[in-house]
Amino acid sequence: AGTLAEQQTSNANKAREYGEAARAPQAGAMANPVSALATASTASEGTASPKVGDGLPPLGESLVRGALDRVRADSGGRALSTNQGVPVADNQNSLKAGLRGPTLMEDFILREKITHFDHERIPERVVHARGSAAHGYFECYKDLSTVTRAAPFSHAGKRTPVFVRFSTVAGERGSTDTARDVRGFAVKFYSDEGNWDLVGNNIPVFFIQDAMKFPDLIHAVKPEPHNGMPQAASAHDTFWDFASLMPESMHMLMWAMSDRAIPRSYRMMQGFGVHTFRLVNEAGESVFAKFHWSPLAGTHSLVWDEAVRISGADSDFHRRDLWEAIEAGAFPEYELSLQLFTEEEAEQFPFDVLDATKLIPEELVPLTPVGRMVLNRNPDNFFAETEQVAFCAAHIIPGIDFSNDPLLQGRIHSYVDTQISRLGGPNFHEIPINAPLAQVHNNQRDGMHRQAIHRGRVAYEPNSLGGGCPFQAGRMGFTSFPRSGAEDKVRGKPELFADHYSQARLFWQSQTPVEQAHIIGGFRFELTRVQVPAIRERMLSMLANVDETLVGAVAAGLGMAVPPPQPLATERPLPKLAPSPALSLTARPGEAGIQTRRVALLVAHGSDAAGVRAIYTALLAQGAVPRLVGSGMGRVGGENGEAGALDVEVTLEAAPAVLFDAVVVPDGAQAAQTLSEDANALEFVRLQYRHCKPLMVVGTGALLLSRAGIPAALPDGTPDPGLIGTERATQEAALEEFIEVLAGHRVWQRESDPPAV
Ligand code: HDE
Repeated sequence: AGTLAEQQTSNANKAREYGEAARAPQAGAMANPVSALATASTASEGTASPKVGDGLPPLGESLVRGALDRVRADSGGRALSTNQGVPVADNQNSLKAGLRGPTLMEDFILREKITHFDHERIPERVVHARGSAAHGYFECYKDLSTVTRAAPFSHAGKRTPVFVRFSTVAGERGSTDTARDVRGFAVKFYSDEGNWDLVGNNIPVFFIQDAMKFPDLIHAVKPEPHNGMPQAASAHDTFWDFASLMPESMHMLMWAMSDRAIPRSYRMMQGFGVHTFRLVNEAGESVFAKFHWSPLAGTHSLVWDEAVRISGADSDFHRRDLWEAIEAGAFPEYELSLQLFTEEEAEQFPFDVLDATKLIPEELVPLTPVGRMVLNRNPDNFFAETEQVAFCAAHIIPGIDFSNDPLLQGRIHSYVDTQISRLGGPNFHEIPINAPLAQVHNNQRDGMHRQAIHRGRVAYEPNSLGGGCPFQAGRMGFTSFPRSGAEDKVRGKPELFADHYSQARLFWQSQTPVEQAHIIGGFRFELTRVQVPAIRERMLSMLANVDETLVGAVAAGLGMAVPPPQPLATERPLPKLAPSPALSLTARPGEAGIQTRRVALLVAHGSDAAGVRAIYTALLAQGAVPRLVGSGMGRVGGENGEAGALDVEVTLEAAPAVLFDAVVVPDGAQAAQTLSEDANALEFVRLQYRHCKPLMVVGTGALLLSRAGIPAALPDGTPDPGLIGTERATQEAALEEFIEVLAGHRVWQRESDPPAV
C-alpha cells in the first residue's frame, strides 16, 4: 500500500476551508485506513534511504526503553485533541465572527495552541548548548569488586543502560558541529544503585585549575558581548587575551589547536573523565582513578580547511553522522579503561594529580580495560531526551567518590544549580530521561512541576507514624571516603600547580610531524584573527616556553619576531617528561576498517555502469556508504548508450567533496569529458586531493584528474599512495588497494603548507 506520504498526492481537504463549504465540519477520520497511519514513516530526508535505515530504531539492548514506555506518546490512529483531551474538529481555522470577521476571544483551542507554542523554548545550556545524544548500554568485562563497589562493575557481562550526549562547548544551540572546540562526552549510567553521570570531554585536561576561573574562561570564549560575534569560535581577541594571561591554559591550548578539536565523528574520538576520582570497595579501601573511553572505530579527525567548508555544506555533520550510523546498525562502540593508582604513588609523580591541567601518561600508569559501551538506539524525541537530559558532576553512586581537585569541587555545585533555572525548578530529576531506574524514596516534597503523588501524612524522618520509612540505608548506602582535610583556610594552590609548561611540551613532543604541523596551523589561524598585536605577542611569549620550533613557526606565520619567553610562575626546575606515543591520534587506528566511510562515485552519461555497480556493491559489502554523485539528479545512461543505467543519488551541488571520505572516478571517456567541463566536479576532486583523501580512477576516468591539475606523484617524485588507478592491475585489484588506503583514512604524505592544489 505504500506509506501515507506515498499515498497522498495532495491535500484533498484544502478546498473545504473556504467560503460556504467551511460552515459544515469536515469529515472526521482520515480517508486512509488506520494501518496506513501506523506505518507512516517518521523518516526524514536524511533517513529515507535504505542505506541509512527506515527510521524505525532497532530495539537492541536498550534496557531503559521499558522505563520510558510509560511516557512515550504515539499518535498513530488517534484523533487530534486539546491538552485537556477534548477532540478537536478543525485544526485549520480560528473561530471568527463571520468568514471575514474578527477572531473571537473565546477560541480556547487557538489560545491554548498559541500559548503552548509561545513557551516551547527553554534556556539553552550556558556551555555545551549544541549536542547530540544516543541510548545504549555499558557492559562490564570482569568483576571489579576488589577495587570498587560501584554497581556497573559488580560482575562480568553486567549491562547497565546509558544515555550519552556529545557536544561542542562554545557555540549556541544551532551552531555548526565542526567548529574548532572541545567536545563534551557525557555518560549517564542508570545503575541499580542510582544514576552515575560521568561528565567528561574528548580532551583529558582543562584550561583552568580552579572553578573560580570558569565564568571568566567562558565569558572570554563566548561571542563578544558588545557585538555578539564570533559564533562557536575561539578565534577572537577576548579568548586569546584571557588565555595569554592564564599560562595554566597552555597544555589545554595545545590539545585545542590540535586535530583533537575537529573530530571526523563523535564515533571517532576518545573521552576522558579529566579529574582524578576515587574508587572505594566494600571494605572501605580506596584507590585513585582516571576514566578513559576509546572508540572502536579509531581516532580520526578532519583537516581545518575541510571543517570550515563542512560548516557550510552541512552544519549538522556530526549529529547526522551519529544518527545515520545508529539507524544503519553500525553501532558506535567505546572501551572504558581505568588508570588506577594509590595516593602514595601519586605523591611520587612530578605533577599533582589534583591539577586538571595535567594528565597521567599511560607509560606511567597503564590503562586497564574494564568494559565496553555500545550506542544502539537514537532518541525518539530530540527535546524530550537530548535537550532535557541533565548531567550533573555531583551524581555519583556508592563505590565512586570525588577527589579534592578544585575544579571538580566547583562542578559538584554548578550542574544541579544550572538545571534549576534551565529546566524550571528542583524536580528536573523526574523528567523521564533523568529519572533513575533505581527507586526514589525520600521526604523532599512539592516544588514546580512535581510529578510524583506522594501518599500518606509522613514527610519527615525520624517518624513513627510511617513505621520509620523511608529509613536510612546505613552501610548499604552512600558513604563518603573519610579522608580528613582539616588545615588552615586558604585561597591558593599547591606549588606543583605552578608548572604550566612541562606537559604542554610533553604533548608537543609526543605528536607526529603531521600533527605538529596542524598544531602550528591552528595557532596561526586563531592568532591571525586576533586584532590586538599585544595579545598575539603575549601568546608567542607563552609558546616560547613550550618549544622553539613551534614558536618559530607560529611567529613566522604571523610575520612577527619571537619574543622572550614569559616568566615562569615557579622557580623550581620544570620536570623533563619522556614523550608519550599514546598521546598521538595515530596510536588508535581502530578496528572498523572502512565501515561508515562515505565514498562518492562521480557519474555522468557514458559512465561504465557495470563497473560502477561492482565498485558500489563491494564498498557496501564492507559497511561503507557509497553514493552516486552527478551534476544533476535523474538517470544517466551507460557506455555505448546503455539506457537507464544509473540513478544519481545526490548532486555535486548538494553534496560537495567535504562530505565524503574518498572518491571514485569510474571508467567512461564521455563521462570524464562531461565531468571535466563541470567546475563543481573539478573542485570536487581537487578538494579530495587537498584534504589527503584516497582517489580511485578507472581507465579513461583519469582525464578528470589531469584536467583538475592533480599531480600524479608526491612532491619528492615518488608515487602517491592515495591515487589509485587501474594501470596498477585490474579494477578488482585497484579496489582492494583503495579499500586498504581508505581504512587508513588520510594520505598525509601529500600535504603541503600552503596547499599545492
Ligand atoms: Fe561543565 N558545565 N563545567 N565541564 N560540562 C556544564 O551544565 C562547569 C568542565 C561538561 O551534555 C553546565 O548542564 C563548571 C570540565 C560537559 O548536557 C554547567 C566547570 C568538564 C557538559 C557546567 C566546568 C566539563 C557540561 C552547563 C569548572 C570535563 C555538557 C549545562 C569548574 C570533565 C553536559 C549543564 C551535557 C555542562 C559547569 C568544567 C564537561 C554550567 C563550573 C572540566 C560534557 O553546569
